[in-house]
Amino acid sequence: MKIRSAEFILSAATPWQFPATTLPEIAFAGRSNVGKSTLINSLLNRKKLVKTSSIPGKTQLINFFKINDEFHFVDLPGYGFAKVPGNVRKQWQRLIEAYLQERETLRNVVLIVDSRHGPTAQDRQLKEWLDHYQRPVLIVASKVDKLKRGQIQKQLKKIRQDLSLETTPLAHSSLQNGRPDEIWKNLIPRIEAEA
Ligand SMILES: Nc1nc2c(ncn2[C@@H]2O[C@H](COP(=O)(O)OP(=O)(O)OP(=O)(O)O)[C@@H](O)[C@H]2O)c(=O)[nH]1
Ligand SMILES: [Mg+2]
Repeated sequence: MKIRSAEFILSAATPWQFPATTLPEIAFAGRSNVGKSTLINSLLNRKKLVKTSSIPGKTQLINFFKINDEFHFVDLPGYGFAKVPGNVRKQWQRLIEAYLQERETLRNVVLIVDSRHGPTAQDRQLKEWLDHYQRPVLIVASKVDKLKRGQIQKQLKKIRQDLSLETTPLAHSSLQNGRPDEIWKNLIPRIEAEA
């Protein structure tokens, strides 16, 4: 995918702030600190379009980006961060669920799972929930650079089993040079599909 332009549109704290539904959307979900914002930057070959942080809980709002004036990338707030107060967590959950359930232009959810730990209970819950609402999901295993070579396949298999996937998840590392072509290969048909 040739990226001609990538711009931040807005951050939404409530569903009525979501931008008008015109362009197809790809959303990125996963637990806090798993590497969602970093993956968006590497797919777009931009270093700092999306803010990333070693401190979990960086992305607290739903952030919308417009790519090539053709589609949106949507960075969802991470879940499972223990230090967030319960009422804030509930509010995030409501916001994410409202987006995932109601967004008409949503074409695909990229669910990112940490390759070292495998899916958490919340990852499994989200996957089941997305299946229930018949939302297409692409599973990406992040941070594979943190695994020894021989462990990668084993961990991918574990993720496949834990989430009952029909295919092996895609492995990703933001430290590798070049663009994550395999992920693009899966996303492009979703973006180009008729609504
Ligand atoms: N080694 C390694 N570190 C990574 C990788 N991807 C992300 N990180 C690091 O993990 C930390 C969290 O990355 P983010 O992209 O901010 O994570 P996030 O999922 O957006 O987190 P929240 O916004 O809190 O939900 C940062 O310090 C990144 O540099 C990777 O593939 N390999
Ligand atoms: Mg983030």
